[in-house]
Formats: sequence, structure tokens, C-alpha cells
Amino acid sequence: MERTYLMVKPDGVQRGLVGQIISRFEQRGYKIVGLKMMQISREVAEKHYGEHVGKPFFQGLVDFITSGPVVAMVVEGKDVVSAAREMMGATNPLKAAPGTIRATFGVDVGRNVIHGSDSLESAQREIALFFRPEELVDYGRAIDSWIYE
Ligand code: IDP
Repeated sequence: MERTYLMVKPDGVQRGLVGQIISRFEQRGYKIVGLKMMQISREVAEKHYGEHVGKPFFQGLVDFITSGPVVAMVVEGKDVVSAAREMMGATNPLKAAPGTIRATFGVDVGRNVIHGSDSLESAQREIALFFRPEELVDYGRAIDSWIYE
């Protein structure tokens, strides 16, 4: 089973979309194994978005992601890294497929309501950046045999 790092960004929190966004992953059958609200420091934000250092939108991105609380979560399940990316839709909400989270809730690329790891390696790095090991919970669910064959 894979784990991925997902984060409702400050716009999603301010707009009251946290519950609806979390619900999509729960409804699909994915299991939340870590969940918290926090305000990201600039230092952590710059690490998290390190691949974008030097790009024209970098400062705005760091300003935005540190501008208010986010809801961070680790979600576990079969192929969850790529499945969550598909559920989120394209980075630019106007290009995201109808029905995806970003298409349903967003318009602008700088206000696209959710972050999700783009690979297994990114997921491992991001989970370690935002969660201490003891904040992740290992537990079973009786319903799993109705989700996985
Ligand atoms: P992703 O979030 O879909 O993985 P990335 O290319 O990793 O997309 O970009 C990280 C975040 O940076 C995006 O979610 C978006 O909020 C922001 N971003 C990316 N490209 C632009 C841009 O051209 N203008 C403004 N913000 C951008």
C-alpha cells in the first residue's frame, strides 16, 4: 500500500472546503493515516517548493502557502499517489478535467485549493517534511475487505 501527502491549501481552508475535499478521498475508500491543521513557516514552504526556486511565481507561491492555515494529511491505499493526482486534476484548474477537485473548486493556478505529491519519492520526502513518524497512525478497518478484493 502506498502513502501520499495531500494538503488543503490556505484558499481551500478559507473557503470552507476542507470537509468536502477530505470526503472525496474517504468516499473512494482511501484511508487517512495522518491529519492536522498547521501554519507553514517560510523555511518549510521554501523546502517543500524547492524545485520551483528561481521561477517567477516562486515568491508569490511561498507568500500564498504561508498566508493562512493549511490542512495536511497522509492518505494510504492502492496506487494512491497517482490516483490522488488524477482526483485533483491539472495544476491549472481551468485545464483540469471536469469533476476533479481543482476543476470543481478552482479557477486560477495560484489558487488551486489542494496539493498532492507527484511521485512516490516526493510523497516520502513531503511526508517526512510535514509529519513526525509518531503522528502517523497504523490501524486496520473492518470495511477494507469491501474496498479491496
Ligand atoms: P502541482 O501542484 O500540480 O504539482 P507544480 O508544477 O508542482 O504543480 O506547482 C506547484 C504549485 O505552484 C501549483 O500547485 C500552483 O499553485 C503553483 N504554480 C505552478 N505554476 C504556476 C504559475 O505558472 N503561476 C502561478 N502559480 C503556479
